[in-house]
Parts: sequence; structure tokens; C-alpha cells
Amino acid sequence: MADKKNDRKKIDHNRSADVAALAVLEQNAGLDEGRVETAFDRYLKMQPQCNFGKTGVCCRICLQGPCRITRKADKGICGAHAYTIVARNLIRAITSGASSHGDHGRHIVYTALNMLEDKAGGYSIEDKDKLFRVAERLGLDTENKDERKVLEEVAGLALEDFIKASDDPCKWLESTVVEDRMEKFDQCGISPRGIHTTIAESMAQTHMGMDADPVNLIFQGLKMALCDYIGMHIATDLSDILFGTPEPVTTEANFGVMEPETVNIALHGHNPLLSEMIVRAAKDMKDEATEAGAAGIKCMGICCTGNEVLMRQGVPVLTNFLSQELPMMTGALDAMVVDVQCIMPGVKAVSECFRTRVVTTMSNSKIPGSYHVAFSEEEPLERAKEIIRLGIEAFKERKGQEVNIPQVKNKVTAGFSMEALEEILGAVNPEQPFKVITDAIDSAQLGGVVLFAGCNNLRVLQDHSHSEMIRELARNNILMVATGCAAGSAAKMGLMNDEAVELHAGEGLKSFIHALNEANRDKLNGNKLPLVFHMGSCVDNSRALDLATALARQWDVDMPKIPFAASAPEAMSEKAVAIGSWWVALGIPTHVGVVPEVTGSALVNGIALQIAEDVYGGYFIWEEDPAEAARKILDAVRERSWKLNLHRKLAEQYDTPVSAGY
Ligand code: NFS
Ligand code: SF4
Repeated sequence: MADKKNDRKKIDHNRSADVAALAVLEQNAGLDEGRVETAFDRYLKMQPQCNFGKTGVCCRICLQGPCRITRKADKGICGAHAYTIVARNLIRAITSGASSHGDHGRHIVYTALNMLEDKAGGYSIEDKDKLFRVAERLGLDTENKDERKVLEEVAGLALEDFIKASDDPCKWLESTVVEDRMEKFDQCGISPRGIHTTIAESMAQTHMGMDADPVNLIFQGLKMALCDYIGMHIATDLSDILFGTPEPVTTEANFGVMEPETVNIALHGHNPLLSEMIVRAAKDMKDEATEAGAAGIKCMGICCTGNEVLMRQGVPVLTNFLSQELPMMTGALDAMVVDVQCIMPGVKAVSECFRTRVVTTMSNSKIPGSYHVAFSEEEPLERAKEIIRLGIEAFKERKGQEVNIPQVKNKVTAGFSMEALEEILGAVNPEQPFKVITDAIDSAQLGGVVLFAGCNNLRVLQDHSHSEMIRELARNNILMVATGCAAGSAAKMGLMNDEAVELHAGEGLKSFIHALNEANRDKLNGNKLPLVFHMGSCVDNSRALDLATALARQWDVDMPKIPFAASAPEAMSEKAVAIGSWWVALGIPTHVGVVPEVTGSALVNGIALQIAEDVYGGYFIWEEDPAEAARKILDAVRERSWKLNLHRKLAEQYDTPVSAGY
């Protein structure tokens, strides 16, 4: 009991390992007057949180509810068991996540189509080579076709993957995963007909009085998760075509990127359609800013919009999810432009104390009382300028007043698309670039590959699990890639640059990265390779899957054999639940650092942790302690390397292929 009390006391406002965030929080806590409330305070007010919700056993699906499973009431009013309730809630979370990524992808497809009809001013085909590569991967005949025609066909196929009548496999799934996986999906009946179709199926299947069978429900959940993957792969491909495929780029991350004398504009959310235009407009509008007495206009990113413009334009990283309210509290942020997803409504109240213009831009994502400049595909640049003018106006009001920017920033080298990686590895082995990685793993120079993905979550210390785990895996020679707010975390914490390689990498990883630097001496746009490779926003988890697929193809095995793991140490959103689920269906061990809302059913929990492996080869690991989590991930990839090596030797000895199936 006493321990529990102490535990509760330990939860204080300073729930971050990021020194810049802590500086702002501490300064705020010291104020007698004018203290601002942030998520860090609201988390405390919310304690203790409800255990029924936490374990997934609360059902509000029909108006007889809420029904909560207790010792006294072991079924809902309709007779639904805990396993049904937990599974239904889980499937609905995956469906919401997949809908969000689908929305994002479809928006870009529509923009591409509008562009072809000259109804989307300012957009163009930025990367024609990528367009043709994607078209060929999809099996389109590109001969004698111009780029507009090819884009029309690619966008047409993308729309089909959203809603097609036939039950042919979705193109973006079939053309990007290894063949054995497609067979597995067919066998298990989880190859989706289309994103929108599956969303409708999932909502119907989880209606009151529908499916009560947890296994059946979970299979539907995995089908839904595959749609999440399809939606994000479409988003990545189309974004690269319209805005360019990322290449290595170096900039800085954390609050210190704000400058007192510039108009500081934060780009926050997910979709690059507007943020790309704001970055362009900011370049055009320097004179207006100078006239207002500013040294210029500085754009900087939060969350995944930040990742998009970092990867393609080298825009500095301001912060990641959890600390999104804090940059305003330095007094130096003039505008925060938001589009969709992961935007805390709380930003509005904070902005009121600091003159920051919070500008919403999308019709489906508004905050009462904030500025709204409706995004327009026809005149995106005009709207972008309108938004920047709001920032200039705010700058005029704060000019000459004291600001309090924590002087914390770290160098970050980002921009590692698959294409960029292929080129870097190709400098060592032009014929088979990915063999550079598989050889390094076969020879035990590298221990395996791990993806860091996902968010921040107040249930754990911000950025703490990310950085602890990255350092531990680096010491153990794990090659690491990252996306989303996990990448934001690595960037802010100084783990995404060449210095971090010298500080944290074990001998094998260090020599591997040094050799790549050496082979690419005159390339890399003058950059050196970082400890963790930034692959982009959360939708760019598609790039990480492409990497895993390339490795599986190189080894000529199915995904459950490759020494690759995914980790979301501070997962928060429903999108993260969807992403984790498709990694598991794709055969990859997936660590989640906050226990999701499934423990209320031993059956569903058991499926996630164990039974999934029997069917798909992938499985979940729940572990909140970062040291333990790193150990479990290392065990998982090491076991796979060891097995793979053994199978390879046997295959050589008996002159058979390394068995491809799981
Ligand atoms: Ni991914 Fe990126 Fe961040 Fe989490 Fe939100 S911004 S889409 S969901 S919080 S990583
Ligand atoms: Fe309760 Fe069943 Fe209705 Fe859920 S569906 S709220 S368990 S009666």
C-alpha cells in the first residue's frame, strides 16, 4: 500500500527526458501568476485512470451500456464475454487508425488527379523517375506514355485499392510484400478487398449482436491493419512523386531552432500538401518579414508534418508530440499551422497567453476559437501566404519583448528514403545493395535491424524509453531506422547524427557505418551517416517495410525469418495500434512500451503475445521498462539471426534453398 502511495507521488509534472521541454515546464511551474496548463498537468489531474478502460473491458457499443466486466458481472448485458469486448474495442481502434492513414493517402491521390485536370495550382510531378518506378512495380505498361498519363493510371489503381468491386488482391499490398506473405494472407482470409470496404466490414462486424468470436474478430483486425499499410504506402509513393523522394539532409532539432529575431512558424500535423507550400511561400515572403522588422521567416516542424518537410526540405525539427504546447510558452512562436491528426486541442488555450496564431486549415480538423484558413488545392500558395501573414502580424506584436528559448538543439541528418539507402549501400555493392546489410548480419558485424516508430505517451517519461533503448541497441550493434515521433525523439536527443555513432555504437555498427561513409565520401550531399536512420513520417513506415522486404528477398526467405524487429516505446495513437498490428501480420516481432488495452482478456492478450507467432510469425512484446525491452528485442533478433545462419548452412550443405515458408 505504502509503495503504491509513493508510486503515485513519483508522478510529477516533469514527465520528460528532453531538457528543453523540462526547462519550459520548470519555468512555468515556478510562476506564481500566469501559469499555463499543459498536457503534463492534465495527466496528473486525470489520475487515477479507470482500470476498466485501461484493460479494454468497458463496452459502450450499444445504448444499454456502458457494460464493464467485473468479478460480479463477468459478461455484458447482452452476454458478451470479456474476450468479445476486448477484441471489438481493439478492432475499432485499428479501424480508426487505418481510416486516418487512408484519409491521408486518398487526399493526396485526389490532389494528383485534380492536378491532372489543372485544378490544383502549384502542384507538379516532382519525381518522374519515382512515378515510373511505382507504375512498373504495379505492373503498368509505361511504354510510349507520358508522365501525366502514367500518373493518371497510378492514381486510378490507388483509388481501386480504396474501393474496388473485384476480390483481386490490392495492388499496393501484392506489389510490395514477399510472395509467401501474400499466400499467408490468402490462407488466413485476411487479404483485403479494399480500404474503404474493409472499414465498413469492420464497423459492421463489431456492431452490437454481431461477431462474438474473438479469433474471427482479430483476423478482421489484421485485415484492417493491412489496409492501414496499403493506405500509408499509397501516401508515401504519391508524396514522393509530387514533392520529391527524400535524400540525405542535415539540419537541427529541438527548441533552440527558434530565433528571437525571426518570424517563427511551426508546421504541425501530418499531410505534406499544405506544409510544402508554406515552406515555398516563406521563401517568397522574406521581404514582407523584413519590412515588419524581422530577420526572416523560419519554418520548423512538429510531429509528422515536421517529418515530411524535414525529409524533403531540411526544415528543422521543433519538437515531437507530447511537447507540442511548450514551444509557444517560450514567447517566441508566432504561428502554429496545423492540418490533421495528433493535434492537441489544448494548443488553443496555451496560444491565448502568448499571441501565437494557431491556424487550423482542414475542414475536418478545426479547434473552436482558433484561426481557420481553409486549405485550397486550387490556390495553395495563396493560402500559405495568408497564413504566414498571420505569423508576421504576431511577430509585430511581440517584437522587442523578451523571449525565453532554451538553448538546446542537436544536429540531425535525415532523408533516408529506400532510394537514398539503396544508393548509399550501392556504393559498396552496386549489384546487390541490400546484400551489404545481410552480409553484415551473416558475419555478425551487425546484430540485426530494428525500427523505432510511434509516439510519445504521458504514461511513460517523454523520450526516455526511446533514447535508452536506442543507446542500448547501438551498443549491441543493431542497425536502426526510425519514423514518426520516435524519429523526432532521436533527432531532439542528439541520437540522429554522426557524433552519436562515435559515442554510442558498438564496434560492429561503428565499422559498418564508417565503411559506408568511406564508400560515399563524395556523395551524401556532404553529410555523414547518423546512428539512427530517419525514414520519415508515420506513413513512411511503408519505407521501413520496404527495407524489411528487401532484406527478406536478399536472403530469399519469408519475413518471419529475418532478424528485424519493430518497436514503439511510447505508443499513443490508434494509428500506432494499426501499424503495430500489420507489423505482426507481416511476421515481425513488435515491441510496445505501454501496455495496450487488451489485458482484460487473457485470451486476446495471449493471441497478441503468443498465438500470433504460430500463425503469422510475428508477435507483440509489451514491456514498459526500456532496459528490459531492449533485452527482449535483442533476444528476438538474435534468435532469428542464429536460426537463419543455421538454415543457411544446412541449405548450402544439402544444396537446397533456404526454406522460404515459415
Ligand atoms: Ni504517428 Fe505522426 Fe507522432 Fe504518434 Fe502522432 S505524429 S502519425 S501517431 S504522435 S508518431
Ligand atoms: Fe453491453 Fe453488449 Fe451493449 Fe456492449 S453490446 S454495451 S456488452 S449490452
